[in-house]
Amino acid sequence: MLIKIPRGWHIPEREATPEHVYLNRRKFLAGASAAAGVGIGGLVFSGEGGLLAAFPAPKRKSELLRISAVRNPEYVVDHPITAERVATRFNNYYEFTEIKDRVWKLAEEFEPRPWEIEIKGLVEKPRKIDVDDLVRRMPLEERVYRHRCVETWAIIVPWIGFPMKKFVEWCAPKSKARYVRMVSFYRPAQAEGQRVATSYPWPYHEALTLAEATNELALLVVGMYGKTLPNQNGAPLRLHIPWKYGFKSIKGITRFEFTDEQPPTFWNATIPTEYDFVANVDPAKPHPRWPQAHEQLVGTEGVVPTRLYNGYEKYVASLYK
Ligand SMILES: Nc1nc2c(c(=O)[nH]1)N[C@H]1C(S)=C(S)[C@@H](COP(=O)(O)O)O[C@H]1N2
Ligand SMILES: [Mo]
Repeated sequence: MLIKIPRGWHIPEREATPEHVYLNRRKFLAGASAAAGVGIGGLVFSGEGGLLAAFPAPKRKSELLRISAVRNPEYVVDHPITAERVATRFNNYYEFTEIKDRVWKLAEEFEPRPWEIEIKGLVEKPRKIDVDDLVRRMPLEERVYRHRCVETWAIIVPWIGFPMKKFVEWCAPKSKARYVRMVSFYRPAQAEGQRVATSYPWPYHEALTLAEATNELALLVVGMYGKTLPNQNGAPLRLHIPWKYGFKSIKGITRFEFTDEQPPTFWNATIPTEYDFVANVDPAKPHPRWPQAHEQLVGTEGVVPTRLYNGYEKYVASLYK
């Protein structure tokens, strides 16, 4: 078996193993060395692997690089994965435009690197770190999650990222911290929506309780479909919170701030009668403009019933007792 030592946490296509690696749960939990040991030939790239080196610069701004990450078998979804073409061509990203099938085009010139992440507020040590330095410290894995937008469409995506719990531990919040606030970029020169839709409270901002952020499902995402995140899906770093409506899953994150009071959020600040802080998926609680009992699987004819907590009840119901 050929084991390659890559130079960054993601690697150029020509050096990558071609397929995702699938492991059973026991081998997954045993981690990277097990993956190498079972001879599947997958390259598992985690912060613990010690394979830290220079990040290979993409040739074009929007070039995507391959990432090999083992799929976590715990998270099984009962519908097929959405076509990559659909999930990357039908987007909500108001920084660029409100027209979903034009986001990818308008985001083409956006520059997701270099990119600094700031960590501030109630933490032992406020700091700034380059996004790729951060990713190299975190254990990457693939998780297939459902994504449910409050507009009643849904997609199923193989995300690649690291548990937000690991990130929060690394940030070392003080005991007073109760919430984590996240803020996106503000770059009107590169993002047309920020130039024309000036009534929104830019930059986009969201927040979670610390209990939510450290729930095992909360994922900070750096890739999808075996590659780095395309701009339109939130490069270089986004959140994915599968049991909440999609607007909680903030894209293009630049800052994490730990607070003791509940932070304001972008959609709640914009239309408070329609969007609340918690925003858990609930088929029994209609939105003023959209009944929530069903959802359309984008890219298919399928309309399926919506489930409480988007089907993730067993992981998160205890948070809301
Ligand atoms: N910064 C930012 N993050 C955002 C949004 C946005 O407009 N700006 N839209 C949200 C909404 S409403 C949804 S449904 C998802 C869409 O993610 P996707 O385009 O990758 O499917 O991103 C969320 N995160
Ligand atoms: Mo959404």
